Amino acid sequence: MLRFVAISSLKNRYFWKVTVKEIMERRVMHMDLDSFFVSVERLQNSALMGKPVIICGSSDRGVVSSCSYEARQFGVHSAMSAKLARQLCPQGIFISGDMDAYSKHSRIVTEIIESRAPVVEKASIDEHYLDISGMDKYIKTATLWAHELRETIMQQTGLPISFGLSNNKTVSKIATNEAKPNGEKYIDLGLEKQFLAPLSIKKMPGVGDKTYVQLRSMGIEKIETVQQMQVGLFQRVMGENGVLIWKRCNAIDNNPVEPYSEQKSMSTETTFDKDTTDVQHLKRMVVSMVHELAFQLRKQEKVTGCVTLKLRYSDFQTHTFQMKIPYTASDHVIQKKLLELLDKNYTRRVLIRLIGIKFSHLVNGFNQINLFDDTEEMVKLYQAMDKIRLKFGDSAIKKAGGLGMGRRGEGHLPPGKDA
Ligand code: DCP
Ligand code: MG
Repeated sequence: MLRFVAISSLKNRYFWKVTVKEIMERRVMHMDLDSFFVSVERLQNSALMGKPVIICGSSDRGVVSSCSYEARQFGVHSAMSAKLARQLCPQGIFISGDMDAYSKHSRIVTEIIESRAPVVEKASIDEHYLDISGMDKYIKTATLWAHELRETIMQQTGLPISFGLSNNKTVSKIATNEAKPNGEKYIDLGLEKQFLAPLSIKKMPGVGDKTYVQLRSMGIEKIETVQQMQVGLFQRVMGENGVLIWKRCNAIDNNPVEPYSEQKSMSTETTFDKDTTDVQHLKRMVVSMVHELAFQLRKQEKVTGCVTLKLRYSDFQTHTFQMKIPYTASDHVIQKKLLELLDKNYTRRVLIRLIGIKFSHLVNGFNQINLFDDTEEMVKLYQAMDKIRLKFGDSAIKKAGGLGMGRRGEGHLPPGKDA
């Protein structure tokens, strides 16, 4: 039995095609929906408008995933415990989430953007990067185009959204955050560093609580201070991560906008020693592969929005079956969908030589995103299993469904990037 795991990735070819000048003069737009989960709830119940609304999964688990700007005035923020949120904002309206609805609206927004923009990267459930370079030459000014797109999204979905526009992803993301809620911010070419300079270093993506404390202890509060430092000095103090932070502070970010089609996906497949028609065996194999791949997904802090089942018959004919699913990284949710695909499509009882699964439409996610379809016990179980796997390796732990799926004769490639 042979099993391969692959994580495909964008190659560097983007950089072969463009000049440095073109990179410097790109127009990269970042769009992010305002208090996304709350806004979807408000579409379904207009009485929530203007009120402090807090989405926090089922009450026993209690972590805030999204909160309205009215709730933020009381000091509530995402990732805070619901218990503390209740203390800070007793008049708040607490709602447990509905991931199906959020995924549906997330996809509607993506469709609108993809139908209009040339190059789109969906970065998380509610944010997109768009490369709209060259727009000025051919259509209208990039700023007007961006403004009209935002208006269209709001009109067609009823969801408030903000954006930032500059020559790179980092600056545009920060500009979006500065524009929120319900705003837009344009950074003219050449003014990127000037825009960043007065902002707190905490606003820089990649500067978490720990790094912030370290920077504060060095007397650094504003991005401007990093801009004035030598990169070598900053690297010596901060380590390798320092170079990345320094570059971002200096508005240097050449990362391309990566469309779905070129983005990472994850797959794994197993070739049987002996071709089989045993459905139970195939199902156990699916469970075992999901278990392995979902762990990789969580390790990368991603969620998947699309699963694919691959079947290769003994005559080498290969068929794939795809299904869009609510964004998740939970074994049991993904497993259910893939087993449905198997049940529906493996009806011919022809000998199977290879079975494979793939997760695509990967976006950055948060642990909280899974809270809506998991019980608290399930979340704790995943966390415990992942900890053991991280410490002792993936084979250290198996769920019952995958037991008996030994690695007899199996050639196993560790997850890695495709060449
Ligand atoms: N999310 C989550 N857990 C977190 C952060 C976010 O489940 N710790 C979910 C809920 C959010 C959605 O992801 O609605 C998008 O995250 P954002 O950071 O964009 O937060 P919001 O859209 O809620 O607010 P903002 O207006 O600041 O973008
Ligand atoms: Mg948002």
